[in-house]
Amino acid sequence: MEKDQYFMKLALEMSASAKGKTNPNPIVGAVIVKDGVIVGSGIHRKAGEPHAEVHAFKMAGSHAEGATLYVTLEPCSHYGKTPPCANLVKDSKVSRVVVATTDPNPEVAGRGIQLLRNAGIEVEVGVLEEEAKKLNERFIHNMTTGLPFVISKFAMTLDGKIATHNGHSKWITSESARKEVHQLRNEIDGILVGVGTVIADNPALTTRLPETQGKNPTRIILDTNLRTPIDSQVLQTVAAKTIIVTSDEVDMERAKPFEAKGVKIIFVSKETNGLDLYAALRELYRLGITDILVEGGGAVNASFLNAGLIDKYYIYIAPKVLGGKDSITPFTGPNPDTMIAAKHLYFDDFQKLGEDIRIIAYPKQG
Ligand code: AOF
Ligand code: ZN
Repeated sequence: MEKDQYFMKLALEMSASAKGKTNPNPIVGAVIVKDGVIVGSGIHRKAGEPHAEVHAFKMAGSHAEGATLYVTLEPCSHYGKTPPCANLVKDSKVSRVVVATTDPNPEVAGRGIQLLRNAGIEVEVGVLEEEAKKLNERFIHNMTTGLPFVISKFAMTLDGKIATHNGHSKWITSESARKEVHQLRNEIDGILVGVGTVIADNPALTTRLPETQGKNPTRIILDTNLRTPIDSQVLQTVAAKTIIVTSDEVDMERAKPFEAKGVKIIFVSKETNGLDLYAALRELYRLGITDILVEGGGAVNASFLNAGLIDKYYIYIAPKVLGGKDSITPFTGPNPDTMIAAKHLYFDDFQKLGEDIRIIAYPKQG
């Protein structure tokens, strides 16, 4: 029904305003409609706070009776930090519930819908499902894999270079693309770089937005031999937390000066091509990091690529040609022999950003 799509779209758009603010929870929007009029609306704003439906029903009051509830995610059926929404929906006396997509949380997973159907409420599932799943791609990935959602971000010249042979890279893209990166950092739990980047650039890896201070993601440094300089900016832990991932072959004693600065050290095993990234991600997720922006350099990017651990790409391309046989490319690592080794992606979106181009891509499945 066209009307269903219209109200679901509103609920989805409202929910999107909280992107990056609800982690580890999903973003959810709810709209209650009676006789074609919106009588209640709400979103989930922050983990621990009421769910979208709670706000919407509070607004609708007795108007909810006989109305239709549009909700972007199946109403929950479990006791988490808040009580089950499905009970609230049942008690509200709405006559119809339209759900965009089911909740992949194993604690819910269809039980919310079943509960409503058992109570005699008409439930329709799948309206604007694709859009809803995309908006909650991070949450769905977390629930289905137990890992953080990994976004690879890099800026390159038109000829695919991220730096000169000696690592100079300031700047590749223009102002607007660089600003957008701070917006991305503002929405994410973790930002990850290799120790090479820390040594070469001494970056702060904090969020700097023009109007607001923004949220600083946890800084994660991949550092196999624990070479991070003790006076580097990323070890100033007042503004943002820092985690160093190192090898379990490193002497624990060497971690002490870092821990004294408030840095958390994660030890994982060393494999032929570097640290065990899967183990690192599992531990980071356990520590509450639900998504990570991987900002390079080339070796770190290649390790994630070759481990099949990149879930999304943000690629910024500047209209510049750098040249140079030894200029650095976004993915270095071992040399493939044939094109068969290429990883296949698909372009989801491309957009002009100032003079640059931004491509959003995903790995092609299968
Ligand atoms: C909904 N509406 O607005 C949200 C839902 O710890 P809690 O109580 O906040 O529960 C979090 C879980 O509830 C989360 O993992 C997801 O399964 C669901 N989130 N469900 O019906 C909402 N935020
Ligand atoms: Zn709920």
